[in-house]
Amino acid sequence: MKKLMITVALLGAMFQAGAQDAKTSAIPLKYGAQYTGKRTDDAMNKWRSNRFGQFIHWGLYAIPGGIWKGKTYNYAAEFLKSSAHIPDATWDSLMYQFNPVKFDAKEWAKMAKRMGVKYMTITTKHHEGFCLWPSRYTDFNVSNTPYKKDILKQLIEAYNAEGIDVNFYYSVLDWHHPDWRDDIKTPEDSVAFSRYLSFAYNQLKELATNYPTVKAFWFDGTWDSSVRFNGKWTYEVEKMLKEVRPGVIVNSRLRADDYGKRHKDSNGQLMGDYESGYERRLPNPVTDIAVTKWDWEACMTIPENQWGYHKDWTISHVKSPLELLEMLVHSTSMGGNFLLNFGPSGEGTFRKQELDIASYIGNWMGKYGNVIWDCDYAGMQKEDWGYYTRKKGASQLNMVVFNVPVSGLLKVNTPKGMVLDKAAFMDAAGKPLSVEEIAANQYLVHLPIKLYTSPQVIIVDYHEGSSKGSYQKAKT
Ligand code: JFZ
Repeated sequence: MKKLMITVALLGAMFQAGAQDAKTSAIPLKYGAQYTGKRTDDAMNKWRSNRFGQFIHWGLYAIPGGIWKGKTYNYAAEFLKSSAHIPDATWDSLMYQFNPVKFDAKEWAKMAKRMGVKYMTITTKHHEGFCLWPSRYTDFNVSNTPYKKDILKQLIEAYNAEGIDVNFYYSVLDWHHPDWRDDIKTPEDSVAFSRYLSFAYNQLKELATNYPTVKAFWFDGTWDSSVRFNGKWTYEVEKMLKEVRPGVIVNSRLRADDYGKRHKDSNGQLMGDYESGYERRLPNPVTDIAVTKWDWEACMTIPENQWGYHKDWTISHVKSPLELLEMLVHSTSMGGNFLLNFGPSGEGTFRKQELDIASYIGNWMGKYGNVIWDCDYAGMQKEDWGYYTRKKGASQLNMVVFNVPVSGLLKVNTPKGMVLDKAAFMDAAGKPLSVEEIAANQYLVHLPIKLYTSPQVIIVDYHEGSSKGSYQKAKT
């Protein structure tokens, strides 16, 4: 019976998508979704218009960089403590080596600005439990390292000065705190874990209070049953953050409902303000088009699976700037944000490959950023040559072409009532490309045949109406 109710609720949710009415929910929930559809307030509109962000994973794991006692561990560098079975005390004493003498928040912010990101998400505390800010709730924080200074404060000041929003990643999972539990097996576990939840709640309140320009919280480490079956706590954290910092944005990864359902509640409604389950993968532009109905963000590593600094990047494929740029455009074309990860070294520097990627993407964004920022899903059928984006309210369509066919002919299938007028390369607006109407709602844009070595941006003007249909003359 319950299964049936869930199915009915899911179907209801599909048909209701976007409607501001949660009354159709079949299962009463205290800690489920707080609203349906997309948030449309200024803070959320800004988050959405940002589109491109820089993720930074930085913590004690940057010091060993994936290598322990001469042995290289291929698993994610930020998991080294676990993969190399390093005892707590040994790992925690890395804090006495944390002294990133080359760290320059202003340099980081300038690099991010040149890359074209509009926001940056920093790991305030990863699974290891080490805090990049002087938290009053634990000594395991930056003020007790040789470096001493508050990293978050410097980053916020520097990035905000460049006009870049700063968001906080926070791992609820904590390998350092004695009261953390994966699972609640005994009454003692339950007592300890409730102390842990108060600790995390206090830390989050501290972050929201002490860094007033924080725009969003990116929760992680919430998959264990201890958190999953504490929907009430996840609900209260979201509520508290929004009270302390009105407008603040919270990802879906924080939340669980009354029944331990995560991301989406038992009625199929997204919890939190955006979906954050796309990790090192992107939605399929043909089959996953439903993602355009809610806000979402994908996060991506440059190597296969390294978020924190790993000294050896030869152990997996390192994505090229063009692969990453294509992922950014792909995300925008499906109405999502793209968060590209960087893992600075223990000294506080970015490796050369990261700098090269940042400058390649930055050069492209410098010319074509307007087809990314403030752009969204264009409502067009996916074509093999690349991706469409559209700026809100504009009667122009952006085509970002990654695969030029040898024929030079780009097919455009338009929805009924959309008539293409003209097309031109964005950086040669005065030189129109020929647009040929070949059938009802089908056009070809003609490109000069040559070797293209970077993604081409074409701006198409259109109007709503019906075409005179010159192709019909050929009918017999
Ligand atoms: C988590 C962390 O464990 C990892 O170190 C990194 O911080 C990353 C951003 O987040 O890893 C995850 C979390 C969720 C999924 C996969 C890896 N997931 O939902 O598929």
